[in-house]
Amino acid sequence: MTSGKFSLSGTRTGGSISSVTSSDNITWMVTVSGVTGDGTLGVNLSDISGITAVSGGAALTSTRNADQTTTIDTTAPTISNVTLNAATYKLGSTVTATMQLSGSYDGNGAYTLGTGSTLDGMTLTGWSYDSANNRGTATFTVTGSTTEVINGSVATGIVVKDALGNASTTYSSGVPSITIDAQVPTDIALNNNSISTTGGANAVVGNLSTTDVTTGETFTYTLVAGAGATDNASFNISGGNLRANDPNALGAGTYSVRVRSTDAGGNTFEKVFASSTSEVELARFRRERFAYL
Ligand SMILES: [Ca+2]
Repeated sequence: MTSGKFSLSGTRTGGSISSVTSSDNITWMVTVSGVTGDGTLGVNLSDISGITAVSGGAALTSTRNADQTTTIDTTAPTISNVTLNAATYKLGSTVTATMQLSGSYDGNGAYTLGTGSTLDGMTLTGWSYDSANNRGTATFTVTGSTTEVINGSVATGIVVKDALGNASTTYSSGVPSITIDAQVPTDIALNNNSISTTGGANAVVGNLSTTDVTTGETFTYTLVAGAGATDNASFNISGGNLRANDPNALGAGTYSVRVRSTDAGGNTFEKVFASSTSEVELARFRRERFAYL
């Protein structure tokens, strides 16, 4: 048979019969090429003239129209934006990225995450597709080797494929205003360890600073409960300064406070500072011991 005996049906766009072949004159292979757009494609046997029955079979008496249709999908998903489930992450945090796709689900099966899709250089795993909202999520966990981002844009290299294998272009726009802090503070220092007991209310004992591999971040200091927090109630912290509430009330004796430093991503380190006031109106602070949490 020739291509003239067949025609195309369905809702797809374009396409033409490029060949009709058979090795036995019983079964015929019709090849359609050049199909574009989305929809369905069927092949009709629209001209039965000259077709005769093989031995034992019934002769065709009418044309055959779209006995079988196939789905045509040539439209790739488009990632319209990527958002994260939080603004700051610390060591051990799970980062969940949501890839919002434009338009609606095509109805042809669940979308998948392209192999090798990354966020902040980390491979995304745990893909889950929500067809109702035409979006997917995937995650990675912050480890000590994760590239740190301090209130900056997180790099993206993400591809989403539909069920028929059409792949989106790589989403590389990044995710702005995110902090991923993978390095935990390792020490706290107090730059001055003595105060005058006549210094007045909220006299500054000294300025606190933190040792942390992360660059470009700031720290928040608080007095916290725990071992060594015995005298926290007599002190306060303002900005980076450890202060005595009322130095006059500090009689001779030993005082101990427990200080926590929290970095930009929420990683913490705690250290105990202990002191003894002297009889010459000086409270002398010295590092007594420290504790990791
Ligand atoms: Ca840090």
